[in-house]
Amino acid sequence: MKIKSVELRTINLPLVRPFRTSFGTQYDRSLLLLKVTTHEGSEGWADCVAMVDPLYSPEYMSGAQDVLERFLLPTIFHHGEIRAEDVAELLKPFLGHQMAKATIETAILDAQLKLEGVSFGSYLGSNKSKVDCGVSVGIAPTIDALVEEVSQYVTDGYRRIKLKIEPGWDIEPVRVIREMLPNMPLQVDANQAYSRTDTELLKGLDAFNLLLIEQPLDEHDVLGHALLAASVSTPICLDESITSLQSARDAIAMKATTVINIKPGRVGGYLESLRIHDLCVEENIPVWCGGMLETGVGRAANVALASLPGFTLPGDTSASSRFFKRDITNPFVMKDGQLSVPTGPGIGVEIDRDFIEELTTSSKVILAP
Ligand code: OSB
Ligand code: MG
Repeated sequence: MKIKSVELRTINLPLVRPFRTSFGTQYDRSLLLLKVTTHEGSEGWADCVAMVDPLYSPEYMSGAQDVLERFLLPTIFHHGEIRAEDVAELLKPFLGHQMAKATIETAILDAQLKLEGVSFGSYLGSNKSKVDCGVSVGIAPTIDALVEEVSQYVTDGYRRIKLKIEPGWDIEPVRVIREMLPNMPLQVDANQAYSRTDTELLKGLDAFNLLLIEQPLDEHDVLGHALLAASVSTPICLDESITSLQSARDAIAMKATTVINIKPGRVGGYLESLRIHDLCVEENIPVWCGGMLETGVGRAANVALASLPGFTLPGDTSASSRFFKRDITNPFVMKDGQLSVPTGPGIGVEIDRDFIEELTTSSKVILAP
């Protein structure tokens, strides 16, 4: 395949309600969209999951755009004929920037699969047509507000609830929700908000039969997670710390994680995600698909990934309506707590170009030389 041009476009989508985590509050979702156009006549799309600010990870939206424009795209253009399977190796000299790398690899993969008439799901090795949906619930202003929000998600049909926690918002909200929903699969996510000295406090979560505690400590404190895992009975699940196949292998060997959250953006793309999935299957580590407030573009690919056999826990693969009143693709609508895996070629969703135009805050087309 030969790339003709790449469009980089930032859009801003309002959220249906603010989303608060231990690292900040989001009121809207600004994100970078990338479209590749090929000489063969196909188009490929991808979301860049980097947030506007480097609070969840070191990457951030305009930094991702900069590294793409300055280094990643010129390298890809210079290479000439390209396949998605070659992208990671080609971009390896540039350190880090997994989210930016994932964006270009995913868009190329979409264009490639569209040409071949193959869906993301069948390319990746999906073995089901529907995936179970979980929902990530932000830190609420009050316990009453949390109860109301969670009740709505239960009514919607979500099969697993994840509560965001931070110091001062942990035992009490978890206790209240567990009492309200004694049989609901329930887990928590701290986004690195605790430290090694919080072991006793985190042990307090063992009373609530949680599926897992996600990323309680600093992303670099893998040993700290291993020590914590030895002291609490609830499984520890790494998110931010897993940035590659190598880091997944190391964290498993250290017993720092017994469950893994795979986010394609965080690990450099769907191909690396597939390698981590295969490792986890081999190591008997359950995996689930994380989310980054993706639009329908990223959600489509995530739902396909989540339909692989090793994804045995419900992911943060919620319906479009969880975050957005209107999506930029045909919306993902949950039925009986599940989303259907798109079956069309590539990511298999239609882009609403008029709506994207309305949401656009900047756009730029780069022609391959
Ligand atoms: O840690 O999983 C996380 C959102 C943004 C950044 C990090 C995380 C999240 C979520 C929401 O928990 C996941 C989603 O539903 O998209
Ligand atoms: Mg997380």
